[in-house]
Amino acid sequence: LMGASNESRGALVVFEGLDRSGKTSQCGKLLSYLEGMGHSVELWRFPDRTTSVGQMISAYLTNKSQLDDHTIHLLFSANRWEKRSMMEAKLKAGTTLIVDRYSYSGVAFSSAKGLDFEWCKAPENGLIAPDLVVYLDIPPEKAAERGGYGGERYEQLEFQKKVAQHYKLLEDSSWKMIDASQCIEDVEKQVEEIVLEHVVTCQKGKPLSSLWS
Ligand code: T5A
Ligand code: NA
Repeated sequence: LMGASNESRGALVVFEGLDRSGKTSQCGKLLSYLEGMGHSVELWRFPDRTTSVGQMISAYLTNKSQLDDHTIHLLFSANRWEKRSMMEAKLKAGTTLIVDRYSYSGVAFSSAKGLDFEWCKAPENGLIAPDLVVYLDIPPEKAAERGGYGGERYEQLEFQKKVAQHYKLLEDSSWKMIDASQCIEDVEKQVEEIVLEHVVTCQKGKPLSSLWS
């Protein structure tokens, strides 16, 4: 895709998991940790609700608009594509990106609604592949107890159980499963260890690759 290179670069670290698994909490802690070690690092999230596509997604998630299931799926994907070139530029400039949800959310949530799994994967084809996917693994019942679901469209226990099943179909060698029912500090320690390893590998010039490799 982007050619073999031995150039030092930033790492693409993605967090995935059910709603309330603790992704946003852990992303924030990891950002402070890596900054504290002097790394160049940024925190991104999908959906990025600040763009015009992101505003359509946000309206849908908060039940202010209705959209066909295929349409919203493609909007989530477009929201990643509109950030792709910036993502590549940042990584090549040596900045590590911590990304709160990515293509795996896109496929797991839409296919859990009943859309064809391969159809869901197709528009993600060609996006940058993460160096590491931290999957915060938690029983759906336990996640539902946390801070109460806020009432967004997908925050329902039965649906989250289906999402969990579809996530597991996406697991590959870039994934690291972490038991997210542990306390915040224990999860944090495990995340730091595994992420540091990957940051160092990317600094040594691991080439970028693309989904779905
Ligand atoms: N979606 C997303 C798609 O359908 N397709 C896509 O392509 C994408 C990208 C919005 C929705 O969009 C869907 C998935 C989602 O349904 P969002 O904006 O990321 O996605 O969702 P949010 O509501 O912002 O966040 P989540 O619900 O996913 O929660 P987090 O980030 O996993 O959890 P967090 O850190 O906010 O923590 C939740 C609560 O638990 C506590 C926290 O303090 C907080 O109160 N907590 C813990 N408590 C005990 N022990 C721990 N270890 C804890 N960790 C956190
Ligand atoms: Na979140």
